[in-house]
Amino acid sequence: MEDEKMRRRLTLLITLILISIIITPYTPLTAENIPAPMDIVDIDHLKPIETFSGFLYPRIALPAFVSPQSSFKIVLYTPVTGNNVEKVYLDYDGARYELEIMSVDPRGEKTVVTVFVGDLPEGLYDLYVVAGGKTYVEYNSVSVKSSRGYPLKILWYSDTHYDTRRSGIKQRDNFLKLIWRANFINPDFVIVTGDVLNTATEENYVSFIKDINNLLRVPLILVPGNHDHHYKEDLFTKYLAPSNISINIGPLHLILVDTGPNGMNGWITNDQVEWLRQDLEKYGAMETKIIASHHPFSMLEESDVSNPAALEELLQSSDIDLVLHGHMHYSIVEDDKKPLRLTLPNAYEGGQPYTGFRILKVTGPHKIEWRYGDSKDPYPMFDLEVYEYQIQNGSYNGYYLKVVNNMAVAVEGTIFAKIKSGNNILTEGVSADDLNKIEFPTFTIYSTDVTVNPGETKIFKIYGEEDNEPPSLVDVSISSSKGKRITELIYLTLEDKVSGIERVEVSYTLDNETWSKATVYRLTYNLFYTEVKHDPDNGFALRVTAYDAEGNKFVSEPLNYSLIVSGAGPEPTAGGQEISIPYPETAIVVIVATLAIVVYIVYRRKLATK
Ligand SMILES: [Ca+2]
Repeated sequence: MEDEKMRRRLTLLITLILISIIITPYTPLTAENIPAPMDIVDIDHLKPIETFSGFLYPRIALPAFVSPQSSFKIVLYTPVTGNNVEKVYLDYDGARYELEIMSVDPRGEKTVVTVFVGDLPEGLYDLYVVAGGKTYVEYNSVSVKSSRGYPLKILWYSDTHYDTRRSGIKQRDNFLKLIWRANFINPDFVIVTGDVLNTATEENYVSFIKDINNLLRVPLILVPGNHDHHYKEDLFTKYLAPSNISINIGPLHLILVDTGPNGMNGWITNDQVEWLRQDLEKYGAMETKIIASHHPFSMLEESDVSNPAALEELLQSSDIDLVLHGHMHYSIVEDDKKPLRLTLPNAYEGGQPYTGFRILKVTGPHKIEWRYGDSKDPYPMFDLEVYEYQIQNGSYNGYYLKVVNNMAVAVEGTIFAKIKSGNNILTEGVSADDLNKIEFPTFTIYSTDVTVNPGETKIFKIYGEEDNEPPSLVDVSISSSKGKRITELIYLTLEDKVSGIERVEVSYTLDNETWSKATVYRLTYNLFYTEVKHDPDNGFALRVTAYDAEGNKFVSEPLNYSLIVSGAGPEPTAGGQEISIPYPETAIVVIVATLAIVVYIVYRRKLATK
């Protein structure tokens, strides 16, 4: 009897469901009825630690890759932000878009906020959350793109060793060029396989965030290397991104593995291998899989805490398509192994067989192009020079780009100008009719894809007014480093209204007679660095010369520092002071050599007394 009742109820229920399906009209996608997508990152695997921004995800070095008319999840560190989330918005150089909050879900130390992205212009946005009356921001952390399908373009650098200390000033100069190259190549994202910063202090991390936010226009994904680890705490996660995490970017599943602080070999724990096993199961349906770590898996140390054999077994039985490594500062191609493994040289001078980068193109399920033309070697870094002279934050009137391609292959890139609104634009190197245009409240973005063939140098200009004015010197900041002689550390800030600063030259005099040229490093679009050494009882004077990208020249009056100079002085003579960089590596070599000598002397004495 009860059974009969149940059967009738069930039949009625099924009939009702069928009828409701048939009579339900087509409803457009809104925040209320959008299907729940697969989370972009595995939220359960995010380590709840106190971060600089209050965000656990997305981060400046692990952004959310979203499309208009979809939702994504933000994870906050609750002890800092609380769960009283009032407002979420995206910001693009002052253009602000509020996102609809669909839910706020407190989960212990994590607060998961689901938000809906409406019809937003494509771009890389800063994410703001207002919670408990306070505003939290994570820069460059939401990438909006209308299509996330194939082909995906990935720009891969390794071992950038960014540093803002005096000892690493060359690296920061080089880093700006890495950013210009990345902006032009315009990949879906840039990945750096570790040693991103050079044993950084918290100050260096803050400077790194500032530089990325001000200079880089494409999403950034980072894997920590041994130099990114800190003896005190996990500064990489605090400032940049979680590690031991995976992310979905369209059809691509990218797994980021932290192989630890061990400089020589790195390690992989059983817990990490178990996590990888679960991750590959959970995201088995993803069409293309790449795994990245700093230390090559073949180098990992076997120990109580490290189990590379278990990792190797898992790798070989997996459907991972490509493995990316750094650390070695030379190129290794293991295309006889399954899966294919590539190790990239460092991204500044001294890589082997040369300093290089790679452009990876994911063209279909399990299909990744990784070669440089017909060669298995990486793209030669310095054979592709990209110079972008004006900061592109929507408050200037010009975009001047120079691309020098000495590589064996053509390079495809994007010109991308954010020009202050209110002007008709003029162009060179590209036709104004060929430019795509996106209007924001205070600026307009003009962009188009271009190709620069082997052996070609191309100059592209997009500007709102003619540039007849030279750059100006905005600020000179000097601090002294005292030794036998005094070294003056000199930071120069310049500005140019339209085309941007092409180069800066500094000459100096110690005796009011001879002028010499100083070596100048470029740190950002408008910040330059140089050094002058002098005796403690003598002063010095400087003269700054700057050219904008249109060739307008600025020459400063002599800047007198306890040395009175009148007039501009004669042209500088050749030579002058080369900046000698006190590399930590040099110090280590000196210490080791000294120790060796001491040991040798002690040994000799012992022999003599015997
Ligand atoms: Ca100018």
